[in-house]
This record gives sequence, C-alpha cells and structure tokens, in this order.
Amino acid sequence: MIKLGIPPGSTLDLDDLAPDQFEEHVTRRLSEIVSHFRDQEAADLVLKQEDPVLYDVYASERPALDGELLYGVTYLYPGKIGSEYFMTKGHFHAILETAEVYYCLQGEGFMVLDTPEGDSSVESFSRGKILYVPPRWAHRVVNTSNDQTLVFFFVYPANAGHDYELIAARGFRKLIVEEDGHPAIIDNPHWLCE
Ligand code: S6P
Ligand code: ZN
Repeated sequence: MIKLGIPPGSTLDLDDLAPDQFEEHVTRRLSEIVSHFRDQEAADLVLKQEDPVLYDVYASERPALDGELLYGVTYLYPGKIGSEYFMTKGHFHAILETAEVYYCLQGEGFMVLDTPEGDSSVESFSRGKILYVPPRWAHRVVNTSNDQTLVFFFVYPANAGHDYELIAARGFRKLIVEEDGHPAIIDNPHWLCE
C-alpha cells in the first residue's frame, strides 16, 4: 500500500544485512540463475550440496508511473561457481530507453554492460564509485572479493521494468573469472550461442 505524501527518510546501516525500511525484498539463489554461469558442472556440484543465496535486493515500493523513481540496495555476497564470481542475473530495462544510477557503498567488483546491438563495456565498481547506466545498456554486477559483500545503492524510473530474457538467451559478451588468483575479464565463449 503506497502512502500519500513525503515518505519518511531512513538511515541505511551497512552492518544490517536485512534493512527493514524497504517494502520489497527479493532473494536470488543459485538455482534461479544457474544457467548464467559458464561452468555447469561446478554449478551442479554446488547444487547437490546446497542452494546458496547469491544476493538480496531491497527496494522501495512506488507506483509504476512516469516521474516516479524506485530505489534500494543490493547485497551481493562473495563466492564463486568454478572460477566465475558470484554475480547478479543482469537485465535490460523493459522500457529500453530508461537509465539507472548505481553507487557502491562497500566492496569491490565490476559492472558488465551490453547493448542489444552487441556493444560491450566493463567498469570497475568499488566502494565510493558512482556508475551511470545509460538507456539501452543491460547491466550486471560481479563481486570479485573473496570475503566481502558488495553493497550498492540503485535508483531508476519506476516504470522501467525488467527484461531478463535476452540476457538469459545469449549472456553478456564478457565474463569476470578468477585467473591466477586475480579477476580477469574474458570473452564469453557462449555469447549468442543459445
Ligand atoms: C533494477 C536494478 C537493481 C537490480 C538488482 C538485481 O533495475 O538494476 O535493483 O535489479 O541489483 O539484479 P537483477 O539483474 O537480478 O535484477
Ligand atoms: Zn536495472
């Protein structure tokens, strides 16, 4: 239920991994995005033992109307599937011509971006960094820390919506994997293949 008037401000405590000031909460486990990882054998091995939570998203509730914004915070936990770091599913906005702002509050990693036409970009994303996601760019965040949760704030038009299908079908052009103990940006061997 959306209340009229000015919503009360709130303080985000980074040590609180379950902030209660947001109306929406989505938990994503490995099983929901398993096909996005390169090493399916490694993923299957993990899933035989457990179905780990990869990230939690907390967001405000606002009407999906022109002029409204949604904002919130994502906690992307550390870990790997094979050599590939934990990452968000990644999406285009359903209304492609909508942008988004991300602000990293804690941790280190990358944002991977693609356009429908196949342009690609990878931006470092660590504490204090603000990234602007222009209209038309799909976006995914990758946590490359061994032990720290990557926490970021986001804000975008409330009517933007999410389109996960194209990314689910073809992936992003670039993957972030561990090589010799360090993050490496590599070409996705399966891009466009499925
Ligand atoms: C929404 C915004 C974030 C992500 C969240 C999880 O436009 O970009 O709230 O939804 O970080 O990512 P994903 O790809 O699973 O929605
Ligand atoms: Zn988005």
